[in-house]
Amino acid sequence: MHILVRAHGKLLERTVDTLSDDELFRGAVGVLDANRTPHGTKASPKLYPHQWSWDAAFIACGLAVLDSRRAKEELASLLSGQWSNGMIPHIVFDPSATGYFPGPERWECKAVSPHPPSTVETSGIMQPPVHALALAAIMAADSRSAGENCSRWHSAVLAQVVAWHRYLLRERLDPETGLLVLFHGWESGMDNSPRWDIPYEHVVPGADLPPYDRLDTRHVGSVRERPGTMEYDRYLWLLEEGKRAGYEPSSWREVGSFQVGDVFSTALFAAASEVAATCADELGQNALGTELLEMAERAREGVRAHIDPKTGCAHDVDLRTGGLLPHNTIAAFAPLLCLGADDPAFEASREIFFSDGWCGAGQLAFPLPPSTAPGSAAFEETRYWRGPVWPIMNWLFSWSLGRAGDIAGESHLREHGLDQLRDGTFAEYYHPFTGDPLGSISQSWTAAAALLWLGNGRLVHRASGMADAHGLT
Ligand code: 9WN
Repeated sequence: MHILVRAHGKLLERTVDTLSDDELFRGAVGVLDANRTPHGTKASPKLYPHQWSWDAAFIACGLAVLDSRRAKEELASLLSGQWSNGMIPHIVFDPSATGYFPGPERWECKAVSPHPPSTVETSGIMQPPVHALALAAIMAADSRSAGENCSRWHSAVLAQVVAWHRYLLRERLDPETGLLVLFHGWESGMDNSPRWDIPYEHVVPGADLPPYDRLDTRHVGSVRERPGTMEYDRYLWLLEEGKRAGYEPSSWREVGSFQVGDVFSTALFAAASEVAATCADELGQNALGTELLEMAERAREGVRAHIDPKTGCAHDVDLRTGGLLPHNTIAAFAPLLCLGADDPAFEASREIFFSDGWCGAGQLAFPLPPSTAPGSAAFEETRYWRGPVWPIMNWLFSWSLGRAGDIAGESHLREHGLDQLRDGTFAEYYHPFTGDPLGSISQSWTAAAALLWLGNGRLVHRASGMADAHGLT
């Protein structure tokens, strides 16, 4: 495939490998197999050798296309780390893996909180709540296969998802803004996004920040692809704050130097609650379905209250000052995740999403949304969440547009999202202008996105059917 890329101010033609759909499918399966461990699927081969919360949920969605039994193992393994207060932690550590910092000895969860499970080691914070999508994908895959009756498993996992959503409602939904409260940028999954630049200015690492060695920068092509040193000091400082608060949201609210209302996680909470309600209804648990729909509505109200009426884009909030945060990042499109297509805010933000400022920007290698608006002052081409294009975000928005009935938008993201992956690297993120792979190569959730798209953009496909079609059985 030939693509035009802008380099040093000139437009150049570049040839990239172009895998066919079949090759891409096989490549994605190969990545997930290579990253498989006895404890699930590591997020990437070296940079992230454990199970991350929202990665595992997306990976389970992708695995449901291929093998619903393995998808169940993936989700169950993550959920073995669920805390007794309902929180699903952002990392469930693989005891046999090395090479990631901060590990369990730095988080010290069991020493400071009564809630972590005794059987596995976890981190003390959360990530966005997308796990209901994995349950729905697995349930649909199971319903299409003629195999064993899995409804007991489905109900047990639904109970865990409900416990998680109740935790979010009870401990994390800020009564004033109606948004989910985060105490660490890592909780957003968009660690160093410009979304958090202003709140991070309040985070001043103390002289007693314990020393540490970064391991992440050893596993990427350039340190410019990762957050900087000052950012890492702040991340580690917030971890110390969390420990002092026993990772208890009510205590962390008293002392936290980073407290934000996250509109993107809140939109996902709304969407996932609706998806979970559908699962509950299918399992005949109508009271739970009603409860989940009420949660969805509460979360949607929080998002609605933070939509800029002129643009339809949504703002996060700095809860320490009450100030609205700028909406020049991909998170501004939260309305696309949780509103109906006939809602004026959906229409307005969709227009901006596909406009010249975003997917339609002339310099882009592929017409896909960069993590930060290319025209904004905060934009950096190669640095992590500050500019690069993240395939899993493309999949998430394609899923969400499809769910809202916007088939044109869904197909656009699917088609170009797949083209971006045809170099076969399955990178964590890509340079928006050159299309070069960045961050980790062979990232599991990128492979999952390919499987989901190649299953015609629907969450669920008959497990054996897809594998047969690609000669994998
Ligand atoms: C910190 C695993 C995770 C993703 C996040 C992404 C990155 C970790 C890191 O990797 O975060 O949690 O060390 O940079 O930002 O979204 O879940 O893929």
